[in-house]
Amino acid sequence: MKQKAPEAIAQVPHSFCQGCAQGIVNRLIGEIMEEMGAADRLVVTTDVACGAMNVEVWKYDTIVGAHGRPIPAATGVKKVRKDVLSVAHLGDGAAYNIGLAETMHGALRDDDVLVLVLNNGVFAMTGGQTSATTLLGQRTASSVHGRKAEVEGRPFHVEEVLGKMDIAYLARCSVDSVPAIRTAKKYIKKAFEKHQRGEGFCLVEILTPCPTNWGLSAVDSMERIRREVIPQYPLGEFIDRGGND
Ligand SMILES: Cc1ncc(C[n+]2csc(CCOP(=O)(O)OP(=O)(O)O)c2C)c(N)n1
Ligand code: SF4
Ligand SMILES: [Mg+2]
Repeated sequence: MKQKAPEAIAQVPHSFCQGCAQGIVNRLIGEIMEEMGAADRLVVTTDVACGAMNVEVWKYDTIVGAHGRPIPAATGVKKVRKDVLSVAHLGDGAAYNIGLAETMHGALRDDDVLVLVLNNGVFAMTGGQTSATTLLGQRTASSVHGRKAEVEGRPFHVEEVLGKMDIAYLARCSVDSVPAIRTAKKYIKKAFEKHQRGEGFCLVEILTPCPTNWGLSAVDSMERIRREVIPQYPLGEFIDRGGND
């Protein structure tokens, strides 16, 4: 049965590549907003990377932050408008490369913001260069023989860095299959509910494919997430402060 798309996602032509998962994440956010009756209270601050193309489809109030700075921008939104839900929506490059200091300080202050990191393991928007989460051995536009720890450094794991901090929520999910998408929705919704209650810094990392820069088909990209990415980036909830859901 074909389900109706969330009202807040405009059914218009968009600029995403075939097989991109930005649309899956949009669908989950849209469904959650409808379930919470909160679509008109959502402000999304996205990054200048691939996520910025969402301005064509999101009917939410939207800000495009400077590269790597959606987290402090979204925190500022929440500080002056307590009545809204304020989401920072950004990629792995934004959250863990150029914006790592902002991610760290947001977590150290336990800022009242919900962070969604779409981790596709590359700088997709700029042509698929190595990012913080590119796997060792993975070929990218800037590591053509495969990432080497001694050249590009080791991959970044958010749970190793934020996993012992006093923050409200930290989880990683994936969109590689229907069961995975259901779990992703559960984690993202829990983070939204915590954010609505003002519990503090919430970060959900979502493993997403980038068929274009991975040089794979849409189907093979999902298979790669299962075969190569998840074994290195385990799924689950790392912090659930208070444990209330
Ligand atoms: C200050 C600054 N540095 C670099 C860039 C170029 N730039 C734009 S997006 C991007 C990386 C995007 O990677 P990621 O955050 O992982 O998002 P994705 O495109 O993969 O979704 C870079 C380096 C920029 N726009 N501004
Ligand atoms: S380059 Fe990758 S992340 Fe960007 S729209 Fe295309 S598939 Fe999606
Ligand atoms: Mg990326």
